[in-house]
Amino acid sequence: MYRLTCVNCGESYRPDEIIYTCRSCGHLLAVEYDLDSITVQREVWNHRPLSVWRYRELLPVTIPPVTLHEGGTPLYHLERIGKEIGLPHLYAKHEGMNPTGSFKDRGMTVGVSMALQLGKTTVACASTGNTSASLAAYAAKAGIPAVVLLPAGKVALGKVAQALMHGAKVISIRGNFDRALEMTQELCLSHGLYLLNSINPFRLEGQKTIGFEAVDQLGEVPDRLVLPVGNAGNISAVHKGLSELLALGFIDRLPMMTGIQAAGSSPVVRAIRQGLPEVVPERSPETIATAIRIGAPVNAEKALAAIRKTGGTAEMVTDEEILAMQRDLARKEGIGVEPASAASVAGVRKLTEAGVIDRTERVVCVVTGHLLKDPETVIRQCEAPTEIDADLRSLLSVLQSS
Ligand code: AN7
Repeated sequence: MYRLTCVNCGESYRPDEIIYTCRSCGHLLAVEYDLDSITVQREVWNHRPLSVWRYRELLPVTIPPVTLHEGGTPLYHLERIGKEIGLPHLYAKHEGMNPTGSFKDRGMTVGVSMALQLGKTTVACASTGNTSASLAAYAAKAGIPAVVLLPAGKVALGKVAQALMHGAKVISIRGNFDRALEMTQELCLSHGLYLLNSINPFRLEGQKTIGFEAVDQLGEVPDRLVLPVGNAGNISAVHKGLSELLALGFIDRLPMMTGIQAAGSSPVVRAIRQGLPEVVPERSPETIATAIRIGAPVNAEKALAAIRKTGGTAEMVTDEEILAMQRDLARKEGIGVEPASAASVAGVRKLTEAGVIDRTERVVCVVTGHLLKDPETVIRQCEAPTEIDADLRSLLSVLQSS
């Protein structure tokens, strides 16, 4: 049992209303469960496979879900990087191991299921890439059409490839992500498509399960959860979910929610540093981590509250720091992630060096997308393969010379 509640004024709406923002004040809506009616025991969850649907009592879907087996992603102990940074309890939850290679699949299994539950027949989103790849795949699984709007020339190759191959109608606009999102919202409101960006409260319900899994895998609540921040939906979702577990008495405290942005695209970090009540949008965000090249994060209000309430923080990292950590994760830990994902661990390094993160903390970084999402940025950082004649002498001679 749940309803939709405005995060600002508390106005509530029926769960079957197609509505994305509050009619009274225009702020975002969140799914609010009647927690007294939720009687599931943690034991029951623990006996189910680790996945988004382990936690179905805290999800809004009542029909058989549209699923590609999302969630259940590995939690790795970053032994080498942790040692270098001086953080013995540093972990990475590798969301790149989801069906389409990013955490967005957790949101889309719930979001596309809700589209069907609500009787919608076409879905749409704006995207810096991963959302479009995921929506395209889940729409394909559901057997309904998807429309995706991308900022032209600013989406990593693998993501465009996925959106196209899964059969979405892919449209590149000559503008940035923030403009694409405005246009998609207008399109959905005027033409009845179902909007699956992170202003959709149901999609975020799926994403909150990252936090549930992290707690279950670690066997305790981490001291700190660190996420890369773009539209700020994911950090808000994880905080909301863990707050529900706290209210249910399943956990006894919340982790310090910590958001990392790219230096060229950091409105949330600036709002936290300056103590602002809301973010000041950036008109021309820029970063090599195109996934988080977002200047006007729509979920910022919730993210600022999550960070402040839990005693967390926000930090920015340069493109160089992001790429250096992408290489470290790949070479020292065997973990392949895209640049935006490396931002979380790069931020932890910076915050630990600055003394903000205590060395005894248990820190879980969410690494959000797979290395293969953005092969071009990878290739540009690496030396080309050595090409030789097809004989053993040539092979031995290059091996000896290196
Ligand atoms: C790899 O796909 O916004 O702060 O349109 O792809 O919840 O926005 C992607 C975001 C982090 C930021 N890491 O999450 C999109 C999109 C990766 C991402 C984020 C994104 P939010």
